[in-house]
Amino acid sequence: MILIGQFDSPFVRRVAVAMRLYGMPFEHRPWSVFADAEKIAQYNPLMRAPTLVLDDGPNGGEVLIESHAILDALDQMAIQKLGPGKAMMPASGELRRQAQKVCALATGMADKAVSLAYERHVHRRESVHWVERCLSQIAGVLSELEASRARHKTEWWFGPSIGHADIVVGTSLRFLGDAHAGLFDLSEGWPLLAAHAAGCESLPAFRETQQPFSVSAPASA
Ligand SMILES: N[C@@H](CCC(=O)N[C@@H](CS)C(=O)NCC(=O)O)C(=O)O
Repeated sequence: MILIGQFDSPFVRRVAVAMRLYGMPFEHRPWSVFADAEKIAQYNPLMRAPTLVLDDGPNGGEVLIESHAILDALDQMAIQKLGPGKAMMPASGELRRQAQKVCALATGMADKAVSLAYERHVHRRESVHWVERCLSQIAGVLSELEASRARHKTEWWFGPSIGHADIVVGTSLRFLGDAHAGLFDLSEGWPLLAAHAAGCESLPAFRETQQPFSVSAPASA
């Protein structure tokens, strides 16, 4: 499989970490959504990352987009390869609903952090209202995730093994810290999330999928 996108993206990284943990090899094309937009457009007209090109086979060459949809497909492959119950998302019921919500909160927070980065680095003039709104949304999600982590006493969020919720919280927190250094001090306000982030970053799958944050977009309107 071919994974398109850079590891400074929390969305690309969550897919890369999951593929490593599932033992699914992939060719990485670290294309920038701005500098390499035309190359990405050959696979994905949205020119967004992550974009995953499946291997040859019954669905050979099929292109998947959106990290949650990509991970849903990888979960199905993991179940086929490793057996039932091996996906990094609870199969059904309350735990699945809760895990999906944690994933939605974390990806939503990452969306806001990306939006804030574009506001600061891509747009010529920041909208104070938009910046304040993003900051308030990010702070709100951090507090809700902190409270959720406090309710779950297990080693990882939903049990003894790492899952997609853990991974995306980890990649989103890392992005937030890298893209907006100094804005949110996790150890000060959200200590359980700080510990969670450190636990994730200590794993080889996270260490092997790192890239310093950069915005290579041309400044425009
Ligand atoms: N909801 C998407 C978000 C992906 C996303 O925002 N990717 C950014 C890079 S971090 C991107 O492609 N930005 C360029 C654009 O949106 O045009 C997902 O989960 O895959």
